[in-house]
Amino acid sequence: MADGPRSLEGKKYPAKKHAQNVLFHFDKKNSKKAQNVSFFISGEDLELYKYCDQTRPFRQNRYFFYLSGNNIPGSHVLYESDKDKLTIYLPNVDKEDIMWSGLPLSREEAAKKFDADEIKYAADISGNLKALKNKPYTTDINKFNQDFSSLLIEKDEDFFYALDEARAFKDEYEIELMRHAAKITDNCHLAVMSALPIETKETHIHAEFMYHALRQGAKNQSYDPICCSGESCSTLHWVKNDGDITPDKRSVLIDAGAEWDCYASDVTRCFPVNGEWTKEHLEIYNLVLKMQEEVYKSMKPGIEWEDLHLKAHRVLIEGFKQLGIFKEEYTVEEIFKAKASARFFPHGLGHMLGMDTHDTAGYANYSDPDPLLCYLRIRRRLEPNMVVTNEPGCYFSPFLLEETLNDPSKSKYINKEVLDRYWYVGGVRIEDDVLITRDGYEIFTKVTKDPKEISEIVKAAYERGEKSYHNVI
Ligand SMILES: [Mn+2]
Repeated sequence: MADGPRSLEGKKYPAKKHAQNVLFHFDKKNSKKAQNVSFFISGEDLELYKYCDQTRPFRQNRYFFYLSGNNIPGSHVLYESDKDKLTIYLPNVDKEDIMWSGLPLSREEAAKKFDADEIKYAADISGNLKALKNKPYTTDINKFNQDFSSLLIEKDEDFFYALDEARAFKDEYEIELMRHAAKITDNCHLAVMSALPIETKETHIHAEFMYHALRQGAKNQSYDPICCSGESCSTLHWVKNDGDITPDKRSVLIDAGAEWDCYASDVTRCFPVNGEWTKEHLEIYNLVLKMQEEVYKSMKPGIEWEDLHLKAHRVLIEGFKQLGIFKEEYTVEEIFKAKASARFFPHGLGHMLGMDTHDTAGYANYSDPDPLLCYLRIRRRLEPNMVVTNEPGCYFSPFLLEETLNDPSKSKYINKEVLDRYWYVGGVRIEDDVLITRDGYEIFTKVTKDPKEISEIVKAAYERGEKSYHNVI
């Protein structure tokens, strides 16, 4: 891990502790209190595109990685609780493949690298599984473990619950990986903000972000970068990234995060195209910033995520009243109860973050009839060592707001003439990655969100000029 965090040098990804964590949650849930429980998971393997000898991009199975810290395609892991023993199985050595791909990691090297009691080869799996007292649990039977399908128990609800709960609480090693991913992402966002002279298309923003992530050793993105400008900022997951960034569009929104060793970061920043905020863009930006700040004031263990989300809605309503978008004669509570803000801030305040961008154990309820809560990806209390995103937003999407504007029980709160001045802003979202600590929180992502500083960064780039960049076309 040459480019990795210094603090992890000489340390191993704590796979064994992770297996024990899973066992702890499994025992808690499993009323049968099964004895001699074992877990077996197969990692992903390289696969070819159809009718082609090129491999598909490799993305390790997250449950497998959690129990092994192993990113080698074609590996497997077994944890036997009675012996508290973790075994990693490497793929069988294929002499043909060495010519093309070089020597694989040896058992000795693997023993030094991974937190396992024993390193074996895949050829040993069948015999080992047959010798167990009980069949091990696995997530599902798939093409990577089908050879052992008769020896495994798949799709056990308690096993999934245990894996998901264990992953929700990050240990110091995982936290360091996430801090590192966040640091890389900070640098990328700053680079994007500093390169407007060569970013005349959304694709250029996408390219700039990925270029700087790759240069820092992050070969994968946590998700497809969302790069938009003007009205496309109102599309929450805009990934076409193919629009022009012309001065008349005024606003840019980029939601992107680099991945480090299978751990994600997820950050959104907004800025004005030419460095000058327009009145309306800045008003909405400051309002979203206030929503985020007010949430931080209550962010600590024990608080219901739902309460934080609803607090952000109240801040939005208050702000809209001040701007005149909501009519002043109504109280915040009246507008809140009518759910008139739902389509201006249609997504949830944030989500669990870990190996997956929308990580495990948030327990969303997408069929909740309440429009303020149905897209909320966390429906539980915060606890120490969870990592979440704090990402309020405010959008002016003609598509989303059509229903609100046509429903008199909601539209009566809205000053249509005032609202009409804001459509061009598209949307604003501000997103950071946050660790819940014992008495509060720690924000991993540090790239500036101060509107004055952002404006200065963008303007300084124009002063340096297009020629100070090495773009070739
Ligand atoms: Mn997010």
